[in-house]
Amino acid sequence: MTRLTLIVAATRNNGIGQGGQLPWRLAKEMAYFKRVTTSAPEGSMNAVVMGRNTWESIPPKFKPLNKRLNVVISSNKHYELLPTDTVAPCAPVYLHTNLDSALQRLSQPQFLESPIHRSFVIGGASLYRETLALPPTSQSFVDRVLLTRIHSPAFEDCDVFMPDFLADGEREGKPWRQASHGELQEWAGFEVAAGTQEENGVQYEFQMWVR
Ligand code: FOL
Repeated sequence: MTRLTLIVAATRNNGIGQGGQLPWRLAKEMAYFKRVTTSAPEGSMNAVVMGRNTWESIPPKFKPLNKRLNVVISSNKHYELLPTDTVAPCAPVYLHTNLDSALQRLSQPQFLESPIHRSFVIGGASLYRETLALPPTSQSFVDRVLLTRIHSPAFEDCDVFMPDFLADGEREGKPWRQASHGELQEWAGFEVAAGTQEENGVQYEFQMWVR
């Protein structure tokens, strides 16, 4: 059983992207993403699982995401992950043609360079949708969402949206519970800023939801 944590920054109406990029530039929010997805005990590593569009949205100088096992899903098995002149990527990166095979790989430590501590689903919309729909009985299940809720502005020009997981959970009789800020910090393993944050005129809040 692989437990998955979904990590996302989303507006009140679940906007997550615009024109193939994040709709905002929030340095401290990005630092939180980096720290929480990287933090792992000595000798182990976290995995970040993403769709091809999300991979392409990451600036080349940050690819593959440092100190994390990068797993990219594309239905094109010949997809060129990195320019052919890349000397040696400084973090492992695997290509899988579907979610099932990616998740199987993560559950087989003998095929990994180091033990996996936590696995994060980092987007985008279609991978969020597909992973949130995995039933609790399946080999993998999303039991935690690290949601950075963007309170304002509304970012009305968003053109990519994540599913309304809170409404879907209610409707399906498997409601999500918001963990306390203390629980979030304990799980993250470091101090996380509490309450409404402000950066570049954008107001947001770090939240954790569990089921
Ligand atoms: N979750 C949260 N909370 N915030 C996000 O911005 C976010 N973004 C994605 C998925 N979940 C998220 C997907 N998009 C990078 C760029 C885009 C991206 C994810 C990561 C990236 O370049 N990260 C670098 C740090 C970059 C920097 O310091 O500016 C990394 O090492 O993580």
